[in-house]
Amino acid sequence: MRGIILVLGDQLTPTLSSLRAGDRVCDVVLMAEVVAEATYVRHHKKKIALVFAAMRHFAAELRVDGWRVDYVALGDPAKSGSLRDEVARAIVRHGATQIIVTEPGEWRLMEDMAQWPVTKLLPDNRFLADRHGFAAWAEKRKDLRMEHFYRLMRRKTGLLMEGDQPAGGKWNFDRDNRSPPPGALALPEPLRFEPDAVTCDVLQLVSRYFPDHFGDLKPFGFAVTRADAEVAFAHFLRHGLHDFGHYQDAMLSDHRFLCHSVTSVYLNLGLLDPLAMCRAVEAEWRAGRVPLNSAEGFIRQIIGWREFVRGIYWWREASYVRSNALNAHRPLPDFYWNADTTMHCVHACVTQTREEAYAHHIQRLMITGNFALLAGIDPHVLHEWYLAVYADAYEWVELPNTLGMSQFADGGLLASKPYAASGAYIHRMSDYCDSCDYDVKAREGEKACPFNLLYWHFVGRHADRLQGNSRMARVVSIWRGFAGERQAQIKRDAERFLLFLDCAPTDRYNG
Ligand code: FAD
Ligand code: DLZ
Ligand code: SF4
Repeated sequence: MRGIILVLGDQLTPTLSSLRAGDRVCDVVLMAEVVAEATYVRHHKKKIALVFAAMRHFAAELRVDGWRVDYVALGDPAKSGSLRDEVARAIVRHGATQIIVTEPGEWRLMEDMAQWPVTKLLPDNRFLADRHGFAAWAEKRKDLRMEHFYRLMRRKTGLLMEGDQPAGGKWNFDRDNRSPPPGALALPEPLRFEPDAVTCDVLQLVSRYFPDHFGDLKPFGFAVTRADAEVAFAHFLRHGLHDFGHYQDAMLSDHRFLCHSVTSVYLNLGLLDPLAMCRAVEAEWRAGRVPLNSAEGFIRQIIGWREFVRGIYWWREASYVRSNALNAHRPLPDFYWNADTTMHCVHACVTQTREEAYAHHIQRLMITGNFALLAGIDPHVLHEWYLAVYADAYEWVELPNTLGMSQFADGGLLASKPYAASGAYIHRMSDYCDSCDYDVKAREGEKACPFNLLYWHFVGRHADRLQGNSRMARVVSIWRGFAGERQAQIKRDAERFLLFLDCAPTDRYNG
């Protein structure tokens, strides 16, 4: 019996369950570059190039490893345009009787595959938590908190454990990880890799096929092989991990990456292994080369947040995408695409996103996400933006972060409170306000920082819902304590700004 093992663009792992289940002698590996996957949202050019270049290198490695690989390139004149049609064509080409595939990372494809003929879906073995096990755990709980799940994962993996106790006597060192941006500290830069001939071909292809997609294609410096991704991670261990914890929440105009690892792009493609990364981080701490708050902070992101959001995504099923608990319907302002805004923080993050297809967590959460939350932007439209513009974005990880963590659109299933903040937070954690036309200290008038104008307006418009949230009750009672005239003034100022936002292509607001 001949089988076709379909390996998707984010399944570039030699120990993938479908490859393990296959047979080098009788099965054929199918990989296909298809327009449908590049355009179901119009992905950033760098992201498409990253996926195609990594796919081509992985196909070559599989061949060296003895697999027969049928690779359909985007330039192939006979190509069909979608995964479903490529599979149908391949069945005929190879006289196959079965399709073997590891479960995809998006409901969209999972539902499509359910219609494919003779398809055997295998669980994705690249995660620590099985999605059905997560669902069973979640069903039993009154409230879902990442921290509880994280402790289970620490126990399961034995990472940073001393017997059955957490190393250092605490599970979580997050309080040590909120330092403002460093002053004179020398900050590392992530490694960049010179494109080889294979990647250069892909860059040409992407510029020809997707000229209108968002983002700068060049310079292109991502690793596109497992070996290079490991070099990039080793570089982070040596130069970034030490201060990762301290400056995790900081933002600087001239240091786009601070001490972040920039590894989500490789992890989500399958080029790096999450558990091996965490073991390497733990070893750095045990060798005394990095502090515990940094090692714990990093490990928590991977075995905690990354696994937790995936669990939520599959548990809540396809309908999760339609959540809109705060009833937000404003269109996405143009400046999310063209960076044409006088809010320097937003301008800096969108410009960086356009150039790098990367922003770190606090930029996504507290700048672009926070603005959208305060302004009441439609969470679905915002979700499509995040999915398109970041090189690490796949729905299983992007959607719960956007809808749940950033927009509170699931009503607090994932996050214990909305991540809403005024300009004061951005001022404390970044240097953006130093070069902004707005005054971060001003709460009213022409120069008032829009985050200040919108913050109290947000609290006011959702006061009834938020008063029951123990972490928001204090701000709600402050809002309720404002004199009626002050509340009215806040509403007038914010609504004028929002009206302007709705009418104008940019936020060039003149009070
Ligand atoms: P580091 O700061 O170095 O963290 C190490 C690793 O931890 C990351 O590589 C990542 O794999 C993992 N991690 C950290 N935080 C999270 C988190 N909240 N959820 C899942 N994994 C996490 N991450 C994605 O991988 N893809 C996305 O599409 C994505 N969309 C996001 C959208 C929004 C609105 C927000 C607020 C966050 C999003 N994140 C997403 C989470 C996080 O921002 C990125 O994982 C992180 O910025 C990647 O950069 P890094 O590799 O330098 O991370
Ligand atoms: C993201 C992406 C892109 C741009 N192109 C392809 C492709 O041409 N072929 C493919 O197999 N996969 C691609 N991918 C990754 C898929 O979109 C990804 O597997 C699903 O979104 C599930 O996570
Ligand atoms: Fe952003 Fe307000 Fe600071 Fe300007 S003043 S950078 S808009 S927080």
